[in-house]
Amino acid sequence: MKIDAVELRVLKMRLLKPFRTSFGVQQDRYPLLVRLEIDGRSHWGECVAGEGPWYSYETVETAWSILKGYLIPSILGRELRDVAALEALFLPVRGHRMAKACIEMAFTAALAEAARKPLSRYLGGVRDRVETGVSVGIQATVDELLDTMANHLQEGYRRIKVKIEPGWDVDVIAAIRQRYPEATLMADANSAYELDDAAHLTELDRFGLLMLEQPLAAGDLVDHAALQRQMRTPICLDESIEDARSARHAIQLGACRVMNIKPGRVGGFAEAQRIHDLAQAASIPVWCGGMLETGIGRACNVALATLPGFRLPGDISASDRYWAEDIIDPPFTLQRGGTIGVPTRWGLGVRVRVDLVERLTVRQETVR
Ligand code: OSB
Ligand code: MG
Repeated sequence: MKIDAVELRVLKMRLLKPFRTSFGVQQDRYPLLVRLEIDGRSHWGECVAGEGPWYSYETVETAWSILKGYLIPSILGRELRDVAALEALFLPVRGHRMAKACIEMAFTAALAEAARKPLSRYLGGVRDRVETGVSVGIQATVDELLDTMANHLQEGYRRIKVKIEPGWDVDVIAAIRQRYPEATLMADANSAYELDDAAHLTELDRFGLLMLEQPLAAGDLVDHAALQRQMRTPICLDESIEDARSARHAIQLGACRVMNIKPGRVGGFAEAQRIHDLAQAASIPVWCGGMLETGIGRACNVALATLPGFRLPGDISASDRYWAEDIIDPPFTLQRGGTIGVPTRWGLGVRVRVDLVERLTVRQETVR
């Protein structure tokens, strides 16, 4: 299979509600899309890099630059038999896994289409629907948070994740627990704490949280291991799991008991699958996180979440949790039992609304 051209685009899309984490607040999202041209057909992918280097050192700007300057030139016009061939060509570029991932995922969807299979089946998925949770940002007041939660539980979401940071943590979780003693609840700190905060974080143990996601710095597997030894609540790593190697190190150190796998963060489906397999072998449950994707990235997350080791609800919410209008048709909707249906068409499985993409585009370039 040969990639004849790659189109890069940045869109500007407004989130229905601002999303606040310990990194800051986000209202507009600038998704970077790629479109691979293969035998006259288009295959879309989405890069999950954010606007600033907070969650990761990668940004929309760095991803664009690395894609255009290095990744795309390394693959254009070459015969690529499989994903391994693509990964081999990307190998000399150190890091920049979000930039690599969008091409890898679009290429995998193209391979699935050529094999006349839905992406999920092509990856080895075993489910036709995936359980979904919702990630709730930091709110102005506890009352607002409780109202937001009430809405999401009413909508049918199975698991609520709340963002925490110093000053918005133990008391907030206590208030939630008082109102919703039975809710499946977890917290995500996005690296907002240090090991010195261990005594404070351990207070979270009394709330029966499903897990505590990424309390400490991304690079700090050793401190996460020390914290996990002091906490009953399972620690889940997100930012720290950059690739299969860091996943293996996290397992060896005992730095977590759960893993959040985002294919867009780790370099694509193949690396995500390797992490999934390592976790399976170590009996560590995994789930699929999200990065406020459009329907294109969401379709990729849904497909990955059908693999057997994904046993916990993901941050794969319905399109209307993020966007007034998603760029795919039909949008993802929340269905019975708080699930999302897995597309059954070949390849990516969703139709991209090219007219809408065109209208939302703020930057565009084609590399041939
Ligand atoms: O830490 O999981 C995270 C969004 C952007 C960047 C990082 C994270 C998140 C979320 C939202 O928590 C997940 C989603 O609903 O897409
Ligand atoms: Mg997270």
